[in-house]
Amino acid sequence: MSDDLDVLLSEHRKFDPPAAFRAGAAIASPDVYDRASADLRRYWGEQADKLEWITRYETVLDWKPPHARWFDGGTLNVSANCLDRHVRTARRNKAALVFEGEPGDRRTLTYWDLYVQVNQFANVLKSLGVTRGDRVAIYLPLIPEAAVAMLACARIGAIHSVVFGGFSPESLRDRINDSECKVLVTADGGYRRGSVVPLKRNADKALEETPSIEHVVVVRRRPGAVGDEAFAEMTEGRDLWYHRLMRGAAMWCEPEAMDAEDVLFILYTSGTTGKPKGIVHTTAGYLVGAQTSTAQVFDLKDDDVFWCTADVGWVTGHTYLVYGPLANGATCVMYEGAPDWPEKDRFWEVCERLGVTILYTAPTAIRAFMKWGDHWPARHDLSRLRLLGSVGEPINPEAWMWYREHIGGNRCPIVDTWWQTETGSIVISPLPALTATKPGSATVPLPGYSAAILDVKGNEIPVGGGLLALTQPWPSMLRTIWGDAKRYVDTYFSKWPGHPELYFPGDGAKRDDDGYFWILGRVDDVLNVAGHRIGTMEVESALVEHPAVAEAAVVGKTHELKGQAIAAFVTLREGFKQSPGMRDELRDFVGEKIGAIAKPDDVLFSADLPKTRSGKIMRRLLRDIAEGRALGDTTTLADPNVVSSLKEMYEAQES
Ligand code: 7RM
Repeated sequence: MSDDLDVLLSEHRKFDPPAAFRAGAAIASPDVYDRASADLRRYWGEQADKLEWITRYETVLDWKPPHARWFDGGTLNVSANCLDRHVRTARRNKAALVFEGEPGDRRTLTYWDLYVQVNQFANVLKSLGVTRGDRVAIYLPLIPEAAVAMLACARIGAIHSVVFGGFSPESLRDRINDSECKVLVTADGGYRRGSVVPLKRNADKALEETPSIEHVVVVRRRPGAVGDEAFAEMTEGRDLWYHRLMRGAAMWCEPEAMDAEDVLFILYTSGTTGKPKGIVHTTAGYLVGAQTSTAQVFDLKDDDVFWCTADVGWVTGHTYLVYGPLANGATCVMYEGAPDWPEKDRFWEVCERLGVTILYTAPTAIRAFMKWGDHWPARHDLSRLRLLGSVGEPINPEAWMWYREHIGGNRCPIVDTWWQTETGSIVISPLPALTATKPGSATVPLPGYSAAILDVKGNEIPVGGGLLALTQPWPSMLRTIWGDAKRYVDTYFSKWPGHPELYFPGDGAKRDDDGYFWILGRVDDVLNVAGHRIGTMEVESALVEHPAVAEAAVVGKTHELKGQAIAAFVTLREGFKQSPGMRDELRDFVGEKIGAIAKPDDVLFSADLPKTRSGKIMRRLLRDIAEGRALGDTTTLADPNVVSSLKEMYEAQES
């Protein structure tokens, strides 16, 4: 972490918000920060008043650390806030989703179209026996039906659990079982780099061991496909085609009046153990966070075309592709596929053709664009863009500068937005018309949020590096971990004993003289690979499930494009031989167990792993090896020779 600190401390560039941008911005006066901090409850109450309530709330916040209840006494419906209130106005015919499939198929859904489909699918779910509080798993490509399914759940008060389409059958199975989903919504396939991701076939594997699932709804995604059976074998009585169900579905479904604190969705995310955590978000607070932050950070105007490139399988897709923009009545672009398909200018071609005004993407993508070359964006007219966003991991200053120049034409402000699955919406970010930006810094907490850098004892570090803490509750904070209330307290509110009000996000950060925050990355055993959180323990437990593996240790190493890559150190069982074939087999095995994003880049076989005398694997030393650094303190090792020979082997393998 100290290397990162040095680099960041030497970053002194600063960019004022462009004058042209400031005129007409949603938030143009810094008073909002003071107003919010002067009276947090009043501020969040004002934001909540911008929602459509069925019954207005009675209390803004009930905070018994570490448990918060927001907007108690209120009832509302999220889908009515995202759709019904717009179809009553001139927005009725406005584009809500502009969809582009990877093969080039296109569909525009107006607010009215989306409203009708959500109503219909809500009725379909009801007809399948789904009622308020039931869980519905969604395992779809990035297509409009994903948003339809999410909003339909919200309409009837069912809880959705979206599982990223890149996850393996086993990951899907575990997530379905953890929250006992009743229905699964999937598709016969999705497109990625020209090939079909066989979602239904994966789902069928998962469904061998998911006793709670009663029905599977299958979206027919593959345009022009004959013989759907190749990708989707339908099990009679259980599996039903989406398009057939929709044909018979009534077009009005009364939105359920949900309590403010009713669960809206569960989204699984990696932690420091092998078992992903089902992060629980509730209705009103989440929507207040999503609606407010989308309006403020992206300065949304009625004529904007907003493109958040994230998949709905991640929280960014939930909050900034579905709930935040739709609550604000915005037009969103949804693109199914890869940025380099069929060519490396797909994003820029889409931006130009659709007239995208706001682009929100991840540093890993920006670094790939840099590598592919400036000529790809240069071929396109990107002059409609007025604002750029970044999310998912720390953005290195070079990538930030490249984004600003080659995509933003040195004209667009960049909002580097720090937040997490757990925070539900953006926490630390510039406001584009107000905040001077510095390449690599997420700047300061938004109005209504407060953060600090603390040392391990809980002392504040006004300037310098330490642990990031959020010091006040916020509406879209997670409420618990599904089925594991204790883990909620242990993971997030136990870092500083005696301070159950302090939230620990697991990130290290630094604060500069201007009070700006510079996020350095995770301090726990969680990796960030291409903006996706993966627990080292998850990968380790997958590896040791392989019959050839006796022991495995997984660490992150710096990667030019992905931010971090995974390096695995593996001890084989007696009778198994190391070989390039074994290496590939283990990589594929992890891919099957978790998903392709978790495949280790490096696998090093070793008869021993560096351990302390008490038998703990010293990952710190493995990280030194993977990074090619000098070894740190080795004095607590049981056998210091193990690590030096490992280092030699690793270097020999690299060359
Ligand atoms: C939105 C999302 C959360 C983790 C978080 C950080 C890292 C996210 C930034 C960032 C530096 C950023 N949710 N992270 N955004 N680090 N600057 N702007 O990514 O739950 O999947 O990951 O991602 O480590 O704790 S997430």
